[in-house]
Amino acid sequence: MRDAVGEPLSDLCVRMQLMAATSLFPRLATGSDAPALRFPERTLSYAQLAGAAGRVAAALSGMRRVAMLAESRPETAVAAVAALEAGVPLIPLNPRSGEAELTHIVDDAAPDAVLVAPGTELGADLPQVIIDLDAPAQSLPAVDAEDEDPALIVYTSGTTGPPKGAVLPRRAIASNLDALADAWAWTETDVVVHALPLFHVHGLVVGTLGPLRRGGWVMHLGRFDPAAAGEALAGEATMLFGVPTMYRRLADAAEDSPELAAALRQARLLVSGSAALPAAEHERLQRLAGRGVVERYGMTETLMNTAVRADAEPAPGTVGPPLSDVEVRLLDEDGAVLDVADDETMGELHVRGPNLFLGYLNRPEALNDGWFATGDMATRRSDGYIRLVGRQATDLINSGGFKIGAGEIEGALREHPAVGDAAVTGEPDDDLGERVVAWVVLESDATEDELIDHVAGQLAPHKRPRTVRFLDDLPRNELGKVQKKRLGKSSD
Ligand code: MCA
Ligand code: AMP
Repeated sequence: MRDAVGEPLSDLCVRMQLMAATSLFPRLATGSDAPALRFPERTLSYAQLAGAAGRVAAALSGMRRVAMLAESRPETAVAAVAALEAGVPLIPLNPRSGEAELTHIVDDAAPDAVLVAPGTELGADLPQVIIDLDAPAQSLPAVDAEDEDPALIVYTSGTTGPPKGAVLPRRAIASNLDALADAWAWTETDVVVHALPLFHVHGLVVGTLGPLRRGGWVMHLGRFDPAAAGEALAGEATMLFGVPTMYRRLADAAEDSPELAAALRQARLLVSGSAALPAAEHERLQRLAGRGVVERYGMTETLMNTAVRADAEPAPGTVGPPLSDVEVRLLDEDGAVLDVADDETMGELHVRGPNLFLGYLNRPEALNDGWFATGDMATRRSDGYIRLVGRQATDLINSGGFKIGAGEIEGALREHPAVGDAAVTGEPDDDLGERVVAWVVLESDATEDELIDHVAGQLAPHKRPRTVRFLDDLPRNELGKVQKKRLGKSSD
């Protein structure tokens, strides 16, 4: 028997596929005592994960869709597995969401309930399903869901307006994780370590569902710490997934720690994504650890599109070729397809494949003949490698791998009684890649810290401005549009 990418499947996989053909996680059905999840507070074997998820899945019976408070805890992984096995679409929520964000998502998605770990609660009036890992185990129900059924609804920031819920079908998750397995020779022998938040695709789908689909395990550090990542890689972990800010912090720490440098060297694969890893950081890691980092490129709406393969030379500055079942094309500003592969001609990257979402919840925006316009500008090499050169919309700020819409922060600032007018830009930041900067016209007294705390209270704290600059007026053009270029950063 061969899998979707033509590789022979191991005997274990064959057995698992025959036992539970429609589960996204074949190893759950084996009752194995092998580890599935390790968080600082708890380790769960596949048998324990199946038992805990079975209990939650039973509680979800008959529900249309549910939300999950996605803390970096084992209960979040259990809740995600339970919902996927039960065939109930799941909306992961940032546990630090501000009131405005939470209200928007709850109103837009109208979940029947929210899944929470004991001792946590959501500031919204919804029935709660408590994930109690100590409650008696229950068998998982047979999966009753089709490939095209919605599995996850992940909210993503746009440049204007509130976040939109990208509806990802089971087919996208399965095919994308299998395409990544092909690119990275990722098997059940791999142990992935990371400390990514579990309310985005990177940490939840690639970093948690990925290892579980392979039948290996995931070690989640709870919060990012270079020394803890190093210890994991010196021990059982074989792959590290992180955003560039984490690799930058790892390189900083490795400058003074030969142990950490050695641990990075012995990893089977170091993977960076969610933002560009600068060539200088690639070189620093190469110098310190004597090995490269591979980049992959994805979006909430598309999951992963491209990846440097594990068996290829490191390729700093590129995000690799398209995954095995993903098509890409570049379009010029008139919408014409650019038939070039010269690593120079820039176009907007469009993607098509089984990795794509179904659409946005409650928003009828159709794909164009199956193609999705990413908004990312790119070039293509003759060997198919893609180089990202920026985004079309510079009002989307990429800070630490989090995408933050300027409009959302401007709206929150304007709600402060002392703020007369506000504009938000991104500025280069050594640690975060980009930093949120607010430009504010005051009507009455307010301090920088007060405004930062105000935004951190309205929205998730990672969206707070890191700097506030006070002005007498915002520069505007004759149509009244703020000229952000004149504030120190170009914008369209
Ligand atoms: C600070 N904090 C505050 C305030 N100031 N809380 C309330 N009010 C304030 N005024 C708190 C924060 O909540 C947090 O608490 C702590 O201070 C530090 O926050 P922050 O400064 O934001 O953290 P950081 O150190 O700057 O974080 C760096 C990071 C983070 C760890 C690299 O940016 C990160 O996790 N990035 C990953 C993003 C990601 O996964 N992106 C994937 C999405 P506490 O310390 O208690 O937490 S993109 C995606 O999925 C696509 C598909 C893709 O391609 O991957
Ligand atoms: P999100 O909107 O959170 O799904 O983030 C998707 C965006 O992250 C993409 O459109 C890219 O702009 C950016 N991104 C993801 N991976 C990379 C990468 N390896 N290099 C540069 N940008 C990336």
